[in-house]
Formats: sequence, structure tokens, C-alpha cells
Amino acid sequence: MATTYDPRTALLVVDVQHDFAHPEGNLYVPGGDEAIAAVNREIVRAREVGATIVYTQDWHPQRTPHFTTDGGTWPVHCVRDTWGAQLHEALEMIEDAPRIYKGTGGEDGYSAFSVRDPETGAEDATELERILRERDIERVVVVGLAQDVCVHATVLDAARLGFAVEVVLDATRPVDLQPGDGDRALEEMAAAGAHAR
Ligand code: VGL
Ligand code: ZN
Repeated sequence: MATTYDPRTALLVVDVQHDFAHPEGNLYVPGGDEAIAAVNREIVRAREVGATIVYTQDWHPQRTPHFTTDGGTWPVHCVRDTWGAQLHEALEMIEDAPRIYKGTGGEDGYSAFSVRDPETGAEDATELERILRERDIERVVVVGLAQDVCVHATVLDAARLGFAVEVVLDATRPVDLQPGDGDRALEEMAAAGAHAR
């Protein structure tokens, strides 16, 4: 059954950026480009009934311990103000929708709700929770990339913060850095109370 929307639901469109969603991107998530049509379908549905739509972007400085070049986990990706960091050109854009930039200070920005210093482990909140509370949001639908990284982290934070959570499976794809990461992420999200559709 299709996901439903209402004014107390927010659609979180996670990191549909060239580096993840374009085959020439630096950290291409397999099938990421194929998920965009499904993401757009959700955006249109959410828009029709006045649900809140929030776009997130991974937005890194050139040097950060998030990148393998500085001892981290990931190839260089989503460096702020580059093509790779732009939202994919095929993504349906809603004017005036809030945008959340994460990782801007060199932190890991996996969850749309929080960032984490990879060296000290210190966590800090993004503006997302405040935006959702201001609008009386009680439920979030999460789509975008990558299912086993930023979608996963966002879903777990949303559940922890007390939001009802749904993930739309055809509108996300795992990066599967280790085989099975995508499936493990699905299990953890389900265990946290999120519903997959
Ligand atoms: C992401 C790996 C590194 C994501 C961000 O958006 O899922 N993945 N940084
Ligand atoms: Zn990143």
C-alpha cells in the first residue's frame, strides 16, 4: 500500500546528490539514479496534501577525517559547492522547502538530525528537529541515499526522538560498503519501530 501524507507528516529527502545518485558521482550508490523517480513520486504526493518536505545535503569541507584521504571511511564526496554536492538535477524541487546541510564543520553528518565529530565523538544537533517541532510534525517518511548510511542514521534518530517513521523502499538504495549492510540496516530500522513500505 502506498505511503500516505498529511500536514503533520514530513517527507525527509536524504542526500539525493550527484555524488551518490549519479553514475559519475564519487560515491555512487548502485541504482541511486533509479530511485529518483520514486523519490519524486513521494515529493509530489507529499506536496499535494501540504506535508512538510525537507531536503538534506551532505556538505563536507575538502579535508575532513570523514574521508579516506584523512584517515576516514569514505572516498572524497559531496565537497561543498561542487557538482557532486548539488542535488541531482532530476530531483523534484519544492521552492522554499527547508534544506539541512550536514557535516559542514568536518564532522560525520550521517543523520539529518545530528552530526558527530569523528575524532572526539562529540554530537551536535542540526536544525531539523526544531523545524519539525515548530510545525507540529508527528511522523516522518524517509527516502533517499544511502539506505544503510544516512537514511539508516536518520531513521534511528527520528524513532529515538519519538516520531513515527516510515521508509519507502523503492525510493532508497544501499551503498553496501560491506556485503549485507543494506539488509542489516533494514533489520535495525524495523527493530527501532520504523515501517518499511
Ligand atoms: C553518506 C557515506 C558518507 C550518505 C554520507 O549520505 O548516506 N554515506 N557520507
Ligand atoms: Zn559524507
